[in-house]
Amino acid sequence: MNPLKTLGQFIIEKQADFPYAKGELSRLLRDIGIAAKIVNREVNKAGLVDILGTVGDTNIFGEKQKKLDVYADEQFIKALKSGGECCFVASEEQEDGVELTDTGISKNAKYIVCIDPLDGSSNIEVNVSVGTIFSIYRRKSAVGNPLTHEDLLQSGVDQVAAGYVIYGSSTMLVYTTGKGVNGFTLDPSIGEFCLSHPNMTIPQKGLIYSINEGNYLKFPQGIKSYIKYCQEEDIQTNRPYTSRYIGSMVADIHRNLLLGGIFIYPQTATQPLGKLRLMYECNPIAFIIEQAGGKASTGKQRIMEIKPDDLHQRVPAIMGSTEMVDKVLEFMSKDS
Ligand code: P6P
Repeated sequence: MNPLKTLGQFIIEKQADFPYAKGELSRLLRDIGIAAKIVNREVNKAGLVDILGTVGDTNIFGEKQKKLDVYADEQFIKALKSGGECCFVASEEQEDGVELTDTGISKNAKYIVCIDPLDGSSNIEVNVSVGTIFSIYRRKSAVGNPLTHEDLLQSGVDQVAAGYVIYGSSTMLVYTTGKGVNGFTLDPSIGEFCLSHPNMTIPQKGLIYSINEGNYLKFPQGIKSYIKYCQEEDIQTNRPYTSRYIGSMVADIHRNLLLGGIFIYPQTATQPLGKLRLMYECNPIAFIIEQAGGKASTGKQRIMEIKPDDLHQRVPAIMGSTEMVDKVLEFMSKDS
């Protein structure tokens, strides 16, 4: 049994890994962990809220019930604001992002956080796992100067940290700072995330493919060919593979990270850039997957090498076990 190690202890221990080891990134990661615990508390009783009252009602404090993704967004922004290490938050819930440098404590903050506060939130009402996805960059311009496009639209390769929280049968926080991937499980009895999955790696090949096959007719031919490949009988390559897709990216990714597999949200005839967002869904997950030994591509290029031109831009995503991603790329180049 490993000795208990909390997220806070681990972050401090690994602080020497950070090129700017002054504790600022450590504090920022801890701020995210705190907000995750607050969101977890509300997500876990969401069903209860539905029984006791629906969104739009007022709670016992007379506060209006908020949609949980709005609530989650508010909690992460509040934690980042009070932590003082974040100068800008780009969020799925905020059209233009939130600049924090005008609040005293954050005026010298060096980090930018891109976040999907509650990804897959539509699954809450059917009690399917949902998640938070975050990506952290260091500002390029000097503190005290106005933030620039170069600060806010950095490629995924410039991430200093990234991770996700999965609010599932247990709540886990999984993150990387570029030195491997580590997973922490929330122990409600002590209210701490504890190291439960050190040095997470994704198997080079897996037997699970995750894609919304309802869109089959709208997929590019290469994706259609790959789906048929997954469904063929072939003992040597353990096919047919298993199809697993629950429509909550963090849950699908987490399962495939642990067991091996591939997650695909490609471009379609009606969504030419796919559905998933680059800055706060695909880049952070790509960082995790690559650090765990996997691969993350749009089908044409490495996701993390895309030069962003918009905070909310969408990109196609093919992410997971390296051999499976390579097989998709093979079909896509053959059928292009
Ligand atoms: P579809 C949730 O809305 C989400 O952003 C991801 O978490 C999930 O993987 C995807 O969309 C599901 O989309 O079109 O298959 O329902």
